[in-house]
Amino acid sequence: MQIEKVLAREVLDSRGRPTVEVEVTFGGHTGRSIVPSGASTGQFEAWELRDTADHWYDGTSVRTAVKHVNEILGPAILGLNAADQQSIDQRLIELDGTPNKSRLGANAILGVSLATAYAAAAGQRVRLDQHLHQVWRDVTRTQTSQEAGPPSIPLPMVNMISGGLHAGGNLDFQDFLAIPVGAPTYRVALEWIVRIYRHLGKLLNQAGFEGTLVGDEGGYGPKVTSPHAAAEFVVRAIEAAGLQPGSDVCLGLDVASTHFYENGVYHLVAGGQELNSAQMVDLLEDLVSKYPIISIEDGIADADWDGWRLLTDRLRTKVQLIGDDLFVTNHVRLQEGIKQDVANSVLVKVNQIGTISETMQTIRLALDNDYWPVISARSGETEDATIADLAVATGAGQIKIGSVARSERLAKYNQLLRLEEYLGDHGNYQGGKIFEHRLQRDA
Ligand code: 2PG
Ligand code: MG
Repeated sequence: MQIEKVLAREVLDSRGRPTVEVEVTFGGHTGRSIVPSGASTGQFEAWELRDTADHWYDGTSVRTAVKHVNEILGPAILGLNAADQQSIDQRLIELDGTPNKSRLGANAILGVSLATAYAAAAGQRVRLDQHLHQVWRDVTRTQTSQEAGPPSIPLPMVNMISGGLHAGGNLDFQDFLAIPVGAPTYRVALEWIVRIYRHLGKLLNQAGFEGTLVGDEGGYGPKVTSPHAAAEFVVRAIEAAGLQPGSDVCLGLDVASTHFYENGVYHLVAGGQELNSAQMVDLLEDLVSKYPIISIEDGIADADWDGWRLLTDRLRTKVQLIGDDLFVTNHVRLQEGIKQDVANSVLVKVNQIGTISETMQTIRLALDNDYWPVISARSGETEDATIADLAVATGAGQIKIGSVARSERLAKYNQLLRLEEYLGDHGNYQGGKIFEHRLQRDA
């Protein structure tokens, strides 16, 4: 499986912004993949290379990243074994040589890393999830004495209402999500979610809010200003779908608070409040006491470690506390979080770190330290569904893709439906059982 050809081109993502697509070829097999892109990015993420001074696409072009694949990264991996993902990724990392991949661009490097996995799967005549599971076993063996668990279909957490940078700042918090913890299978979970989503649209319209237009990830973008009101709408939609909030379906938040934090103050513009870290934690605790919220992402900003400790002390037994901007899928930052005992979960986005191997290292580190990994899409996505296969291959347990509208989201939900069928036995779905014994909530 010696790589014969690597080719990159500029294509567009779900926001119509340029992104990198790469093809890796050998022996008549071609693997192809497209790189995603965030909007609410963390300052510690790997570097997304854009030609800001270029007139082409008003300074958002990725033509230099494409050139780096075609002229530097691609030629350097010709002849290497496509199935040896770890060696290839290592080579890509060395070629860049910077800690955050800023020389050649994480978007260039990730495109090659992902397309290599597709090519290796094609060359072995296996599905991507099967090949990635093999890579996962290799990474696990390299990193730990733990066993790699079996592949499994993840529990989805699904965006219902969008705010923050994804929906014009209507709401300060970025995502209000539904988590179908009581569904016995993924297929049932998805059916529940779609019904809840439809009911939510109707409820918003009836209340005079916008229940048709959607944000970057397909969630509704109503002009509701308070997080309480948004959570209330989701609870009512769950009930309208004939389901039980708190037992069938719980709520999650991605506060994405880094984006309204400055100099020690959380500026809730839509909510008309300025809060310090302790007050921010109070607000989140109040929401948890009123609504069946079991997961909060970036409740505190990436630079506010003291705030994170406070949040963790206060809510860790009741809520999954996910670090997204805080950890940026980075092994070193997660290790620091484990040491400082903050958060209990990590969001995993391939383009925050830039290679498949490093992404898997972070998932492994999380699992070995009882942190829940949640595989996540970006707000800028494409038809590329790799994260569905990655979540299944690593048995990570949870996935966050956005809402059940917009095809760049559905590409992943649909891939999970296929994998559930291919794997048989409901794809070893654990669903909400993963929270049992770890979260204590009042009845
Ligand atoms: C997040 C992601 C996905 P973005 O904050 O978790 O929802 O958003 O890709 O814009 O960083
Ligand atoms: Mg986030």
